[in-house]
Formats: sequence, structure tokens, C-alpha cells
Amino acid sequence: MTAHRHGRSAAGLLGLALVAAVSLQGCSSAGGAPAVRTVAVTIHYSHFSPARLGVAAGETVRFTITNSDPIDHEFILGDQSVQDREEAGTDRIHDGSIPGMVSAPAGTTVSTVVTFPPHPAQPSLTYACHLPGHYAYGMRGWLQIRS
Ligand SMILES: [Cu+2]
Repeated sequence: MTAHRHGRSAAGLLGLALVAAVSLQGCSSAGGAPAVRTVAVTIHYSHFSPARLGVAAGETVRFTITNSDPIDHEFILGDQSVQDREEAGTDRIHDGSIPGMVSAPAGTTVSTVVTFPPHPAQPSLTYACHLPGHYAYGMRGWLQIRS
């Protein structure tokens, strides 16, 4: 249990950069709660479908990820530095507490809510799975933030 908790702490640290990159400016939106658009992503044969997504700058999106495979996967959204860090790291558990990062166990549907910045410094992001071998196999997709 102690080791498990330690792993999740590491996940939090790793995720901080993503939060800063993806959500920082979204926190400053004025007014009431923004509308949330749902985008469905399916995982089948270790591929994301669709493999290309578009979102609007400043919008809040709930990604629902349905893993129809009999093996575990994950959905990790971020820029290339995030993907490189996740690929190099040993963190295999994403409990959904970090926007854009969630584990998708075999046969389950999970979700994560991301608020995109109104003026993204990095409009081209990717989503990927970093369980051993999956990224190299090509388990990734591309997300464009439209301004
Ligand atoms: Cu995978």
C-alpha cells in the first residue's frame, strides 16, 4: 500500500507540467461553469480511434476512452516533452486526478476532463499509451487546438 501511494505521488509530480501546459490559462475564464463537450475515443487492437482530434481554444472537453481490448492501456495527452517523459518513466498508474492522463484497464470506459488554454502556446498535442511497447507500436494520436 505504501509503495502504491508513493507511485501515485510520482504520477502527480510528472503530471504537473501537463497541467501547466494544458490547463493553466483555462483557470482564468470569467463567468459561470463552461459547457463541457464530450469526445469519445475508442481503443481497439492497440490503436486510438479517431487518431486525429480537434478542439477549440478555451473549451472544456470530457474525453471518454473505451478500451475494447483484453489488455490494459492508457490515455496520456500532452506535448512531446510530456510524451517523452512518460515513455522514459516507470509510472504505470494514472488515477484520473491529472487532467488528460488516465489509465484505461482492459474492457472499461474511463474519462478525463481537460480545459484547453484560450491562447495555447503549443497548439499541437498528442495522446498516447506508454505501457511497455505500445508507443513504439504506434499507439498515439494527434490533437489540434484551433484558435
Ligand atoms: Cu496501450
